[in-house]
Amino acid sequence: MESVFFSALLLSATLQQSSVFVDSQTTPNTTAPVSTPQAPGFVDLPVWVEVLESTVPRSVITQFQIHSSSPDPELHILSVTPHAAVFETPMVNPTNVSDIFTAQIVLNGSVDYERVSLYSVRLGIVSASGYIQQSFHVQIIDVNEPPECETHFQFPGVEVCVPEDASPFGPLYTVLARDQDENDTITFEISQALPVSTIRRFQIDGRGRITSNQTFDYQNGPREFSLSVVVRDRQASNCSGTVRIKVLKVYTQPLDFLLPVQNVSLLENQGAGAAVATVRADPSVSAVFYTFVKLYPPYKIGREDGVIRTAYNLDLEADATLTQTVLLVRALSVLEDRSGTATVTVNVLDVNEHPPFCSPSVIILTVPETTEVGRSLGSITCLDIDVTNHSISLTLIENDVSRFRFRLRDGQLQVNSSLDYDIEGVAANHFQYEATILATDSGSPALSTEVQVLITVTPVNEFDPQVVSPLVLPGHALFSIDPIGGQLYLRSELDFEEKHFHTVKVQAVDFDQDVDRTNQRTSVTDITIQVQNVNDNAPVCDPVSYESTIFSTLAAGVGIITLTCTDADGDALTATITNGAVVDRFQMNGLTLSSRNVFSFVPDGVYDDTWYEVTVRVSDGKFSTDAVVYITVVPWSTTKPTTPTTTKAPRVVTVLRGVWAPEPWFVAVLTLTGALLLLTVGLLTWAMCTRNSTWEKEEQSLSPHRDSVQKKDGMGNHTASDEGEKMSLDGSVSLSRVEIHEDVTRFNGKAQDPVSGRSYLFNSVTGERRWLDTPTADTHV
Ligand SMILES: *[C@@H]1O[C@H](CO)[C@@H](O)[C@H](O)[C@H]1NC(C)=O
Ligand SMILES: *[C@@H]1O[C@H](CO)[C@@H](O)[C@H](O)[C@H]1NC(C)=O
Ligand SMILES: *[C@@H]1O[C@H](CO)[C@@H](O)[C@H](O)[C@H]1NC(C)=O
Ligand SMILES: *[C@@H]1O[C@H](CO)[C@@H](O)[C@H](O)[C@H]1NC(C)=O
Ligand SMILES: *[C@@H]1O[C@H](CO)[C@@H](O)[C@H](O)[C@H]1NC(C)=O
Ligand SMILES: *[C@@H]1O[C@H](CO)[C@@H](O)[C@H](O)[C@H]1NC(C)=O
Ligand SMILES: *[C@@H]1O[C@H](CO)[C@@H](O)[C@H](O)[C@H]1NC(C)=O
Ligand SMILES: *[C@@H]1O[C@H](CO)[C@@H](O)[C@H](O)[C@H]1NC(C)=O
Ligand SMILES: CC(=O)N[C@H]1CO[C@H](CO)[C@@H](O)[C@@H]1O
Repeated sequence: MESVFFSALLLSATLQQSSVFVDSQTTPNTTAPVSTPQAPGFVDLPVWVEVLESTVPRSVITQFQIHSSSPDPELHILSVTPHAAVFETPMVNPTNVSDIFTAQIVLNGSVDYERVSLYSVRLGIVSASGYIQQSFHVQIIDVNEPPECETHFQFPGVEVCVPEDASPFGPLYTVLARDQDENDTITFEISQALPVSTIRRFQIDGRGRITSNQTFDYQNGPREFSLSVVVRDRQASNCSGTVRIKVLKVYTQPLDFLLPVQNVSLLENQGAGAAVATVRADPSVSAVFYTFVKLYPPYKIGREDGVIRTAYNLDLEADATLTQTVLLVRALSVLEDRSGTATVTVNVLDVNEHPPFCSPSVIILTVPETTEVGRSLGSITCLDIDVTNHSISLTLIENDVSRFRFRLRDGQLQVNSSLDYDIEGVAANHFQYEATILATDSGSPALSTEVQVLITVTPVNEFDPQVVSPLVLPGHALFSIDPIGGQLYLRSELDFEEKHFHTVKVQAVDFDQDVDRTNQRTSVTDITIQVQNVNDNAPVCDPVSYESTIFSTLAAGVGIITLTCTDADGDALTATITNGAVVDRFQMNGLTLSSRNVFSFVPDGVYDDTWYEVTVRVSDGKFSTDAVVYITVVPWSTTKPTTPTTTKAPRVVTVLRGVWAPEPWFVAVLTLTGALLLLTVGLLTWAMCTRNSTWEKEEQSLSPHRDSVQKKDGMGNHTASDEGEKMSLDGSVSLSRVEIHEDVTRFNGKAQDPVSGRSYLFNSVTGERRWLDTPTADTHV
């Protein structure tokens, strides 16, 4: 009902579509074709075509006329719904009426009501004068199909063997048949039997099972029956076949076996032809042969010797049903008409041939070093395809580096202790922990499979950097640091006197310690720089000039004045009198100036100066400074003390230079040179005296003084000796010489002021001096 209703709906829908389509076209009047040139048209295309399901291929299902004013119209199948190639390309043939053509729709294959019961076909006519389309419908009419029987049963027929002692009503054979039609049923009937008289003893039920309500008798009854079986559906369509029943003789006299029941075992995979067991009938019975009661494909039996062998290689992994087979062996003696059956149970034993198969076969992972303990790194599943002994044990084998790092829990590889990255052994192995999981089966001998575990750890920045490669916090005035190497540099000079300690904050930032490069850690540390004291400051005397008035009665060695000098570096200070004139008169004891001897103011005898200028050089060993002391001596006999001479503001010369410390060999050479020079001068003088006696006395008195000057001044004041040499060499007389002569009793040396460059005479005892180039001035500098 439903399908019919559906078809009707479909039909009305199609008709509607068709009529709309026709209206919209200037279709010709189908009932009265006219000769005026018009668009082509369908003349009598039926809307509905019924086709039997049984229609054979290449049958014409409908024929109709089309109208076309042009001579060669083409008819096309535009579409078939549902889509199927069920129709051939339509053929169009002209008729004896002009402009009228016949067209045929031909079935290309067969149709099947059970699959598709309705087709909708859209046709189109294409001709020179126009184009038109129209639909029609093909309704498939259901046709009953005959039942289908088993082909072998149909021809040539099946043959069954029945032992004569088969019990009645036992199934002899089951006829297999079916009917394609929906809801159809089939019936079975034994239509004929041979011998004809036996037809009543056989029955067939509704499921095709053939039974016999009588026993067979090999000796007396028929030994073979032939039954014709017809299978019909409800429409009486039929298929038929034959069943031949052969009755087998059953030997009634038993035949004994030496071993009627055997239980044997053999290992699998022994190859084809491996001996399994041997059955032996009673040896007193002659002409015995052995057969299997049933067919046992894996085994065969020697017909004469009763040796059971494998028919092919028995592999339990390929066929687990081979594990145990019960073989029924029949021994027959035709001569003695005896038979017997023995039972051989064959157990095929498994051989442990296959090592376990593990998945995954290798565990390769990359995990961060911070992967926590207990974290699973994957599960290992192992199978053993051997039929028995396939229980598998997993063992973890570690190496020195991976020892205790992993553990196995329920087939899971877990982290047992932290997977450090910063370990030498791991680094040497490309940061990879290696272990092996050994999967061992329970067979004997046991077979095992190795699962390699390769866990690469990636670094995670866990620790703050040690200040190893630090960056200094920027902007420090005194220090800078190499951001990579970490060397600390001075930016400007340190001054111990200013600051003894400097504290520098150093910040270390690590890098490349983590897969995540931005994960950097920082630490800050203080570095204290202790500034070592170095003698880099000249001593300072404050004041630089001193004045003191003493009485001539002051005892020698009593301190006249003490210089107040300090050294910023804290070095010990030494003081020396540097102006030679007063060196013999005064002495320094530390920084205290004292007189060497008592002053003498004998009016007609020794009359010392009453005023002295003493230049004192204060040295810290490396640098020195000069201080000046002015001393006025008041003779004790004098009623009133001389007023001190007004002095100019002293000039302080601070010499910032290193002390020249000649090496011993140099002093020796210099002394030798000086001695030679003096000898030469002496010889020259002597030579000149012999020539000119006028200067003799003068030269003799001058020479010893000059010697003493040279000895005192050392190498510093060589100008005096130069002058002396020049004077002696040229022998000429100048004004200054005359003056020298005059003052010879007062001055015993000549020197040049290193500052002004002016030459002067001096008395080495009193310190008095006189400028040579301004004879009138008695200026003290
Ligand atoms: C077809 O012709 C008949 C008779 O000549 C007429 O009655 C009818 O209306 C025509 N139909 C069309 C569609 O022209
Ligand atoms: C007819 O059927 C055959 C086989 O099913 C197919 O190959 C062929 O294309 C069909 N012809 C048409 C015209 O559909
Ligand atoms: C056309 O042919 C058919 C038979 O083939 C015949 O019966 C019919 O009379 C013919 N018509 C004409 C007009 O000749
Ligand atoms: C077959 O039987 C079912 C229910 O018994 C029914 O719904 C269906 O329509 C039947 N089909 C035919 C083709 O009769
Ligand atoms: C077997 O069945 C047939 C018919 O059903 C009957 O005539 C015959 O007696 C039966 N034979 C026996 C031994 O029951
Ligand atoms: C089987 O059907 C065929 C027709 O298909 C018929 O000729 C024949 O007689 C039928 N056979 C039987 C036994 O009904
Ligand atoms: C047969 O042998 C197998 C092993 O050889 C043994 O497991 C089995 O129990 C035996 N069966 C009998 C019935 O003895
Ligand atoms: C796991 O680590 C513990 C110590 O933390 C150790 O005693 C144990 O042996 C380790 N297990 C394995 C399987 O290495
Ligand atoms: C084939 C094989 O190795 N079989 C052994 C299986 O395991 C049992 C004990 O569990 C052994 O007795 C079998 O020999």
